[in-house]
Amino acid sequence: MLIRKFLMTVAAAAFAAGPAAVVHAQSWDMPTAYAPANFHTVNIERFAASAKEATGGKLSLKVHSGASLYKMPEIKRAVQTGQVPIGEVLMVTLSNENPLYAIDGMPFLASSYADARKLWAVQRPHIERLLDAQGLRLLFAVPWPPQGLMTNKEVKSTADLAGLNFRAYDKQTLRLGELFKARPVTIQAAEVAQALATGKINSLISSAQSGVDYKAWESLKYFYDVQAWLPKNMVIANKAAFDSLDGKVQAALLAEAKKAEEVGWAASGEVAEATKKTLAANGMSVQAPAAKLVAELNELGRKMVDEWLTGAGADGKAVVDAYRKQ
Ligand code: PCA
Repeated sequence: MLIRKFLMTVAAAAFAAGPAAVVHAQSWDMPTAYAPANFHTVNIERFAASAKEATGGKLSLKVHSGASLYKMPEIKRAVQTGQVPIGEVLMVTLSNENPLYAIDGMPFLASSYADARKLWAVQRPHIERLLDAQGLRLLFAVPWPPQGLMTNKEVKSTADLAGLNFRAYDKQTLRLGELFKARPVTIQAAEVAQALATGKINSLISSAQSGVDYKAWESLKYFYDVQAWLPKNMVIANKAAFDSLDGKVQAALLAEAKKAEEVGWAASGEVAEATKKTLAANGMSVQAPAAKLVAELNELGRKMVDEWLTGAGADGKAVVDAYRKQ
């Protein structure tokens, strides 16, 4: 609490000082929610280091990973209200604000990196517009590796998921859990390892990278490589804080953000493979899903996309149409 108050004061003073006064070096606190060794965090640390270098030390970003400063669901608001100038958020968790945030959480709509890129190209201008209207600026977005199904028992069809305690991370995975007839419960990434250890959950859908972060092998036996979707993390800045930066610093930060997006997408693809091997090396059975399971999951995916389209209005339909036309 104390540290937050202090940060708010520092941030408020920096914004209030206005452009003329901001010749001094600025240090921005940057909350993120994922583990220090997670590739998103590594990419963000690299972004911070290169931003400092590119701005000649005029802007330093101090990364607070692992939800140590703010919990993931609090980060967007903290940036929006200027409590911190910058932070990282899991985009699909904002679907209660606007369905367009959730399109990369739709099962099997875009489940390869190539398709995820196409989807992001059509989704991006909408996300930028939504954030801009709230005084926020999108800096970059990077996908998690394809989402796989992790369970404590063998799963050959969705019927095998009925009754499992299924961990959800957003409205969409909660819905999927309902469709599985499982018992879905929302748990933040920072708390999943404990929920697994205490037996509160015994199944989840996430990336192999997160499986490694959670040490999933300590309680779960199977990783089914269903490659259902690639949800993105985005890095956002408070517009007033950004505008208070010197023009050259702004340009350097945007250039580094662009690089971080490219490097992050490549890193995601690399860890997708590497982390599956880590799961297997620690004793999990990493498998391709059975044909029946794939067919049933695709069917549920179509159902969820239809439900999403119903709530997503003309903008949502335009994004899906533009994506499918590519
Ligand atoms: N990991 C995050 C979201 C998607 C992913 O792969 C999580 O488990 O919360």
